Amino acid sequence: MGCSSSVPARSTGGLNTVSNDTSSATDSKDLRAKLVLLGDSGVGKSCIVLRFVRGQFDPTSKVTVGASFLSQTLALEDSTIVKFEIWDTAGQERYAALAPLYYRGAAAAIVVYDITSPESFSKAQYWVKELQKHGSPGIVMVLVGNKADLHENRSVSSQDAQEYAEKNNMFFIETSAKTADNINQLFEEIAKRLPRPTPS
Ligand SMILES: Nc1nc2c(ncn2[C@@H]2O[C@H](COP(=O)(O)OP(=O)(O)OP(=O)(O)O)[C@@H](O)[C@H]2O)c(=O)[nH]1
Ligand SMILES: [Mg+2]
Repeated sequence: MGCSSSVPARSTGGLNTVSNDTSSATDSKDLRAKLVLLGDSGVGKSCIVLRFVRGQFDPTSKVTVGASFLSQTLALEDSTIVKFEIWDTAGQERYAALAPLYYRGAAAAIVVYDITSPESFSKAQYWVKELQKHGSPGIVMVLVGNKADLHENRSVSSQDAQEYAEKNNMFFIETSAKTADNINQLFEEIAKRLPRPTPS
């Protein structure tokens, strides 16, 4: 189960819509951002990344081992180009001690739970606390309730999650990697919240 096995350990996004013109890479408006995904095993972290980077959903692949790296660029309406360097961590308990390697220095963190799993929501809260203690100061943190397509089996209310997010100064969004609902919006909202370099 999972989406990571179909993702090479290192790859760049296949869906980049921006040109490869190197002059744009040095544009002062362009940003590079290290992004980490954290959350319980099986909540859909790898599927969210695969949907964002490749536009695909794979219901049959394997759990992530260690972590996997992908990158993807996103062009914003104000013509800023953001290059996300994405670390998709393994949610299984045995890998928990590796997490600091991936969230250290991250500009943004996506903390994911599954809307059908209260245990995964508790685990998300654990990761939020961990990031508050040990993450970069000013890290952009987003709380994501994934598997929104399974709303008939919902057991974490949007309201509870929204309230928790507000208290912890996080942006909150519900997504479905399966249907692609809110996946691009998630990354756009992160991009908008990244600190911009001060104009010289
Ligand atoms: N219905 C539904 N299933 C999903 C969704 N996202 C992921 N899944 C399924 O949930 C399972 C786990 O997805 P993964 O993306 O591998 O989970 P993960 O968080 O990366 O798990 P670890 O790598 O072990 O940390 C897979 O069977 C997916 O097909 C979603 O939005 N909706
Ligand atoms: Mg995974």
